[in-house]
Amino acid sequence: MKPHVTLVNPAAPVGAAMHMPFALLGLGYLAAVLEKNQYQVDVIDCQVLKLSFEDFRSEISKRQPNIVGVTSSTLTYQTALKLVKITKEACPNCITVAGGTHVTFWDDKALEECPELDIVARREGENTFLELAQRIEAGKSYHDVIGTTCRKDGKIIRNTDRPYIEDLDSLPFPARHLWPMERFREYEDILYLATSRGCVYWCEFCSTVRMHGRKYRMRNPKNVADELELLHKTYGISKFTFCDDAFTVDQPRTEALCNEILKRGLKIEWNCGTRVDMITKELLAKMKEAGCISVWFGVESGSQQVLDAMKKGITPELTTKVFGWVRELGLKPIPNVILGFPGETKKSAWKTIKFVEKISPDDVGFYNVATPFPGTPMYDLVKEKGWLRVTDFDKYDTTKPIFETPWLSMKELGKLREGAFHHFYLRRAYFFDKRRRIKLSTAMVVAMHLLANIKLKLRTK
Ligand code: B12
Ligand code: SF4
Repeated sequence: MKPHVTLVNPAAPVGAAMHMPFALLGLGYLAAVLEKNQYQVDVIDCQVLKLSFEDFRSEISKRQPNIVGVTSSTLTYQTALKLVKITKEACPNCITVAGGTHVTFWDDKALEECPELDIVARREGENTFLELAQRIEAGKSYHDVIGTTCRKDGKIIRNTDRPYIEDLDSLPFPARHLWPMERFREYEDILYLATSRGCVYWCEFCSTVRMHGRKYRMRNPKNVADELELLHKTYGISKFTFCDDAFTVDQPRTEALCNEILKRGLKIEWNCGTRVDMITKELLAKMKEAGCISVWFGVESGSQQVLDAMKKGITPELTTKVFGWVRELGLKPIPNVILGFPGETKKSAWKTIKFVEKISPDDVGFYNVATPFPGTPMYDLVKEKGWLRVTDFDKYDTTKPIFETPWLSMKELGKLREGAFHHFYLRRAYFFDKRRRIKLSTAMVVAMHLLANIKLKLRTK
């Protein structure tokens, strides 16, 4: 009999800063590949269903699957392990598998920390998970499946890496029908999709490129447009987010995708993220024509020294130029910033905050705190230097300081992040610009920040 597979998305830890929930693409692809191979698959998304551990226990007990696959980022890792434990208690004969960004680089430790976990699937999971299911179905040993780390005779063994999927068009579209899609609409009317995997850069803080490879693999524009059309028809939604790490690495492909959207007359709005050195004004104009409304950019820092330490490969000058183009074209540029990268000082952080206000005067920047995710050189450096202070992964939500350096304490970093918000809202220019209408929500944020620190004075610039 074909094994019954349940895929699980753990909830974020209480108090963590989190984005709105949506149907995860990683699990969606795994499910689609399994369904294509006639496996019975279902999904328990603890995030969107707001399930407690006890709710999860009762859900998994009812289903009694043969294989349970749990996804996890660093933030959801500890919750994922609790769910694995509950799964084994409720379904002692099932095989438990964990996959995703965190366990890929924490494979042996995950198995050590959680005796109830049988297998870790590293990196891209579709073919590894399918092979595992096939082995289990055939009653064969799974201990040598490539791309996995598992236990054999009491020892942890790490099998070789599985090659990446070259032809992304060969994958079925994510099995979104396994999620309660109407529940997501309570949060936002946007659907997410990914048109590429991997990146050609190698930034020191980034786990994605180490996860999906330093080669840009992409879907054909027609294949992407087919998915957009299908999503629009099925769910009646016309707003989309492209989750690619760098949407415009291959500029002719991005242009071809825009042309395909236009050719099919798709009336959609979308946003995406990319690097400032991988875009031109002409491409931005084409993107706008095809429905793009905003673009996220990895601005990271306003200090060249910090950018170089990050191995980001861009300059503040280029960022300024590109933000100018984006605004000129009537698109919204969103700066993604990292405060507190090793080497950051109070001075360089303030340089960044002022830089962000200059390039994005109307919108507060997206300020992340440098977070050392396992698998990144930043993590190795922070560990090696003895700077790591917080080892509770439940705190790794990119808003909380995790380490301190000789140049910046955690307290200072926390204050800098708060200061960035205060500074933005307290600029006289922001308040007194007659052209700007202050909305109630803005006024509330301002009031909150004012109450939080009444010592701050109004600044002239
Ligand atoms: C979309 C996205 C989100 C979404 C959905 C999150 C999610 N869990 O998928 C939202 C907006 C909610 C989000 C939030 C956050 N995100 Co985010 N996000 C992404 C992004 C841009 C794309 C993810 C994606 O869909 N990829 C495409 C799919 C196909 O790949 P995948 O998810 O890796 O899945 C494959 C494998 O991982 C594996 N796999 C995954 N799960 C499983 C399970 C099993 C059983 C198996 C066998 C295999 C397997 O197989 C999948 C198919 O190949 C990634 C960057 C990236 N490119 O991955 C960052 C990324 C995952 N996010 C990141 C971060 C930091 C966050 C936040 C902490 C930020 C915040 N404060 O909001 C939160 C917390 C995330 C959480 N709860 O898990 C980091 C994670 C770093 C880390 N080590 O954990 C990443 C890598 C970005 C980065 N470079 O720093 N994020
Ligand atoms: S450009 Fe973005 S996706 Fe690529 S390595 Fe740097 S941070 Fe990661």
